[in-house]
Amino acid sequence: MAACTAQHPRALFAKTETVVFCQEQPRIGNPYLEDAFLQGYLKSYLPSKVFTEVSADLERFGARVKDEIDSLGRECELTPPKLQQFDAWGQRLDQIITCPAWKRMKEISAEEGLIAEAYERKYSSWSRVYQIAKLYLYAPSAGLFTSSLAMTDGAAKVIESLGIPRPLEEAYSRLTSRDARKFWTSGQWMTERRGGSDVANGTETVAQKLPDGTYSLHGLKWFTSATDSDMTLTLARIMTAEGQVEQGSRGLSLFYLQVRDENGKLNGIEIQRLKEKLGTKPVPTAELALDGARAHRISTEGRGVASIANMLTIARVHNVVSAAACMKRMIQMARDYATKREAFGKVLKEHPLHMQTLARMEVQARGAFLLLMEIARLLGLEETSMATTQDLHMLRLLTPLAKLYTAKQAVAVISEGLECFGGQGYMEDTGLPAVFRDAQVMTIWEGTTNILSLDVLRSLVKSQGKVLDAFLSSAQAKLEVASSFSELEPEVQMAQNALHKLGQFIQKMSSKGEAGMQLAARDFAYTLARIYGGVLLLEHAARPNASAADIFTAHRWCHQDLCPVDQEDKAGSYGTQAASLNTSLVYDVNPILKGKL
Ligand code: UCC
Repeated sequence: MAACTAQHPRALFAKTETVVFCQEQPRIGNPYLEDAFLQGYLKSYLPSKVFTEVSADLERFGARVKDEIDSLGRECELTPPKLQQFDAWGQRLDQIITCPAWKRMKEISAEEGLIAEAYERKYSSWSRVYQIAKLYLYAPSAGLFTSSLAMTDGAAKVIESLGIPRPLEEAYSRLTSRDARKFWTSGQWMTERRGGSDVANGTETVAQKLPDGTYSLHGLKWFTSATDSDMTLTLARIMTAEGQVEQGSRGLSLFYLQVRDENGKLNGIEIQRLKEKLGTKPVPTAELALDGARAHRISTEGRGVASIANMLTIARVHNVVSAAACMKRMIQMARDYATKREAFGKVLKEHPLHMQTLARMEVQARGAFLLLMEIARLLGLEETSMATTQDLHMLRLLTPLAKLYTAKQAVAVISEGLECFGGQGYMEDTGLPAVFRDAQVMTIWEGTTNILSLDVLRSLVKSQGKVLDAFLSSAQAKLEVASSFSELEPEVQMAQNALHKLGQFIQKMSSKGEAGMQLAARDFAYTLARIYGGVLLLEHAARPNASAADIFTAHRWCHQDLCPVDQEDKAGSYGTQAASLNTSLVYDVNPILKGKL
């Protein structure tokens, strides 16, 4: 749309009293070509032949995102799924009706190899980096189809890690297919009525063994995402012949089932209703009753949680993709708008305070991007058996860390992004409020911030501290490289100081054990994420072909508090009185109400 031309107010209002508002709208360009940081990263790290091929494909795909996919994503948002439970004659149907654009997203995902790329491994360990970069371009325009892909990728990973056993061969080949007619998506049905975090105690679904060795599942799944999927992985408790089940984590096993048979009939499943959610409107999220769903057990009995952990890991990585990508897209739109929108006699771009706001957002987005790419790199190494023990420890640690941290960044940056459009950022038909609503889910699904902070502690404890050793030595090694660049010296020193304070904190807390550390878990995770984000930005800025913007980004990131755990410790946040003081503060109410809360 061309910019509106100014008219004399009297001419405008001669026939109507309606006030006309006309502003040239922000546009998305080719997200690959518009992202110098992404290109710089790939050029620096990929072998040159791989870079040439990958870069050409990403440029082509970026154009497809701009010209075709983005409008499909908007159509998904505007045409949310519906549930048709009965036909006109009372016959139970339980049909989830999705819009054509959602179906097209599935075809595009297959055609573009959005899952296949990672499993074909054409570029060895770099295939993961390539796939993640492609998803990064896709995610903000995908109309949330990325949630289906997250679970599909997670299911493929679980099946591959099990050695692709016989009942899963077809599923694996479909999940990783490039043929749209063959391609399947997977669900991940974990959440039940009693809650989504404490899976070990919240899972009530039971599995009865049938004579042919398969199982019949019975239970209620309270929150299943992308329920139009073709298959799913789910947890249940195996029932003994006497009708007993084992409670807790050790009672859970992992099952695979197809959602419908060849005739489209549901596999012992009733769709109770679709959920009314704050955001993620295009995603058909349902409450399900499993009433004799036929399933295959695919884990050892009682090893359900450990076996689905691979799926959680991959879905958490996808969460990071979406968080980093949506921040970037918001910035790209806001910076485009800043060249078009005039206020106080000049375009927004000419207002230094506005540019400062956008630059701060960009620093956050770049830190998130490098955390994401580091995970992709490590995952690629793991999947091609090239990872060192240190790499594996870092992958285990960085996954929950980046998931929890980038989700919070996304909410903050996208909120800031809405402000960059003034009142228009609050208007539904701009599409911007949907981005904000969708960001909020990133902090919740695949584990809340606190659950993931505890997962960070779990990784430290389970490895008997080796994960932490890997973190410290990896950070030191990267800082050493950066320290030889005089322009980065003060910031390298800041990161070193933060590591030093972190070391002192760990020393102090080590006697308190895991339980003592729980109160500090969130600040501890933020500390690790800030330090490692800084370390990665410094490493990136120390490349021979680093730009001035790369150096500036590293500076800005390192000037935030890199060690919040130290600050909070000094403030007494983890002392013996802290927990009870917190409770008193939260329940500081009128004495009449005391005892009722
Ligand atoms: O389904 C959902 C929405 C789907 C939408 C997907 C789209 C997402 C991306 C989109 C981008 C657009 S949301 C629901 C997802 N649910 C969760 O994330 C669950 C959150 N809760 C947790 O993560 C908890 O920490 C649990 C469930 C893992 C806790 O289970 P337990 O059984 O109480 O914990 P344990 O006993 O510590 O762990 C059991 C085993 C242990 O192994 P062993 O027995 O060998 O020691 C753990 O080490 O599981 C292992 N384990 C792990 N292994 C637990 N967590 C992990 C992990 N993260 N990595 C590796």
